[in-house]
Amino acid sequence: MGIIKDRFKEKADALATEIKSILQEHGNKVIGEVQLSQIYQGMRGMTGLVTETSLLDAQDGIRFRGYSIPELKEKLPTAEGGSEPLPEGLFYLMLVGELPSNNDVHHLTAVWQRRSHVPNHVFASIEALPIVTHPMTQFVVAVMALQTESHFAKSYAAGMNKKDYWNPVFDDSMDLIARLPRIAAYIYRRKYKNGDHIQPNGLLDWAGNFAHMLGYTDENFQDLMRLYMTIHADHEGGNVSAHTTHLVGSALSDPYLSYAAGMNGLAGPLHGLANQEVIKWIFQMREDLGTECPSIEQITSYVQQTLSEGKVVPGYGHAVLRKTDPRFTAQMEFGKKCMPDDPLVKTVWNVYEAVPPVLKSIGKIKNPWPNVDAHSGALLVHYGMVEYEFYTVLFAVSRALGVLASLCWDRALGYPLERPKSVTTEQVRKWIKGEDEIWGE
Ligand code: AMX
Repeated sequence: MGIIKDRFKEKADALATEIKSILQEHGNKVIGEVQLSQIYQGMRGMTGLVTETSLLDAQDGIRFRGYSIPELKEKLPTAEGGSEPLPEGLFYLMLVGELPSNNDVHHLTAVWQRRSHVPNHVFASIEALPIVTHPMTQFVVAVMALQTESHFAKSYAAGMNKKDYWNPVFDDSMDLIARLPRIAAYIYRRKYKNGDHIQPNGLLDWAGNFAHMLGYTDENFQDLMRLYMTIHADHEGGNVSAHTTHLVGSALSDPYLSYAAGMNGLAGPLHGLANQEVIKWIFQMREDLGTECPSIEQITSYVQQTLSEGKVVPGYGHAVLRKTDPRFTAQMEFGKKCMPDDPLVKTVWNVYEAVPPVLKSIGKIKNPWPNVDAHSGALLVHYGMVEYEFYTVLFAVSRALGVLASLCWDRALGYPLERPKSVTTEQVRKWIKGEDEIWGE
């Protein structure tokens, strides 16, 4: 671990110095104005955060340290016999800011293998929950139980110089990422496979081993997990899971507490839970229409019915993106390569034809195009993973890579407690009449 930690620290020190001089010289430059509507409407378009790991462009989609998903597929190391990028490589890129060599990636695989032991009380905490408990609830409970292992919490309690915060945050982040696949697989096997658990395979990479512990032996499924873990990892800093992890971390809550908080946000249906909602909606549509592969016309009228019932069409729309999500496209390409004739996957593609024109016709929806969640479930069902309530846990394991890499940067750059100003509508009324000012503290 020493090598990656040292490289990270070197980069972080250099950036901290640069940020200091940027702020000295340009700290009072105005970067935008805030309209009243923005503070009532989810702060859309308001720049208020710095996140180094990735940047989202409304038209082009996500870039991780400047690299698009097609570029990552080309440039990141793959597993032997596999063709999808190894998520270890993406994590290295987000953390260190440079493309990794094959050796860097193998090193990270070995480090995470070594750190992957999950203490028994974590499994006992999961077992204490009723089997019907949603997998995301079981997952967050397990992460909270694992917080006993936090180096940061122990070091802080013992008294630590603030210059050293980054160090145990880095160690906690590595430990947590290393342990999450085991926890997630345990929950899956407990809930859906009669508690028939599968021991880790120390010869496999992080995502390949995850696929193995879930119980899927098909090599293409392993490759799907590598792709899945890579493309779901990060989506710049303002989304609910990333922003929450960053916010809670700013109180010096350790990485276990911060990540668990973020994952409670991922468990919302407008965010990560949308992946289960998509498949649930498609299964229901097939049942209601009495056909395995509904036509585009049938889907169009079903979408209209969903909207008329005051529901959202899951998997479509985005707070920032204004085009088809490149994460959707990457999954579509995987589907075309590995399962072009699968009826459910074909239905996802037909939904892609049918939904945008309907959403566009409503007028108010800013982005009628599919997001990442519109496709993922159908690929999983193809390999037999039909238990859609589990899908958000897969998203959560992947999201750890981005939000924890960012948390390392937050502490290494010494970012302070996050505390924006809020107002009351009473104050807004007075401000409109010119009787009060709205200023930050
Ligand atoms: N179906 C129906 N209505 C939609 C819609 C959809 N897919 N997407 C947006 N709208 C509606 C909004 O609910 C809003 O309605 P309102 O004015 O009556 O409140 C209106 O269109 C304007 O919304 P917007 O500015 O286009 O989007 P937003 O930034 O407020 O919300 C999002 C973004 C993702 C929450 C929304 O598009 C949505 O609910 N999509 C479906 C759920 C989903 O797929 N979520 C996953 C997102 C990706 C992720 O985080 N994993």
